Amino acid sequence: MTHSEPIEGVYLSSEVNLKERYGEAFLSSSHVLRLRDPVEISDPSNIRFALSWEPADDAFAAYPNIEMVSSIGAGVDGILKCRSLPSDTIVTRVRDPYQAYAMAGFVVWQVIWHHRKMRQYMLNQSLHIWKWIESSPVQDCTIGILGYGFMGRAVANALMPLGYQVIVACRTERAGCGCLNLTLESGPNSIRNTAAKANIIVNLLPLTTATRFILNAKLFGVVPQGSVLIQVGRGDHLVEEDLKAALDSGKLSAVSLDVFRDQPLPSKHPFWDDPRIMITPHIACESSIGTVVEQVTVCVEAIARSKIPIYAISRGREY
Ligand code: OXD
Repeated sequence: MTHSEPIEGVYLSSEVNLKERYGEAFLSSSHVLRLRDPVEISDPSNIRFALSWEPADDAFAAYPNIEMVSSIGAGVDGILKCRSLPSDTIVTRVRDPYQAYAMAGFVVWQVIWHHRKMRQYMLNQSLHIWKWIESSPVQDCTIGILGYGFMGRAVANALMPLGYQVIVACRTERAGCGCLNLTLESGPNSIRNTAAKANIIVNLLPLTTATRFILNAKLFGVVPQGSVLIQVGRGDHLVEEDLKAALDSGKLSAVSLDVFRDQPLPSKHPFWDDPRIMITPHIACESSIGTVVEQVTVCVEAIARSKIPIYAISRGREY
């Protein structure tokens, strides 16, 4: 592969029309890559790259020479679960600072919504009731963030200046920033220890074999009575039946769900009518087209030089 010959790539998604979304941008700004839809490809053995989001299970089977697959988002779980993905294919993800800021904004809004009892104020407005509702002082409200990756850091950095106590569960030991209101919990019990102290729990973990169904009855059992869950990770982090039980017992007082096991959430799903649950349709944040094109191009240039791209994930770690 040389720079004069573009690398041949394919769009692989069962959910998003990737050509419609990214086609123009790749055409006008990336000369190292030529991307096509599967129907436009006459010789699949020429394909060395895939741009992907939620590919079908057999999506990679037709392309024996794919060296790298790039996710259009921060998550790669939808690609890694694909059974036709060869075990040695490089997988990359996007690290978009503006996506992280958008996630931070979404979580800050949700935290304030729950902490300052906004739902009750909305109800009161509909009844023309003028009433002050008590909420704890900001410094007494602890936000537990599960996950200290790109998104987790952006969220912690946005919450700290607002005065919240922030505890973050990280897999590996990290040096703190010296900030008064940030505590880092690391090690095998970090998720449990963080949840046990949090009035509001924010799930930002990557979905991996180890974290699948991590939001379960055991974890809800240790949270302070009446805690709130903000679920912006992946639907498969959550055991839905355990969530219902935790809400019924009062362990959790409210939940915000942006991601679901089945998306779109089926219209008959009981979550829709539960007033304790706020539902948004996976809109917390998304990567920008410009960043996807820029970072994918960097990755393609790296594999053209037989280098590992900086946006590559660890297949062993699953993120
Ligand atoms: C992502 C997402 O992974 O939007 O980027 O869920």
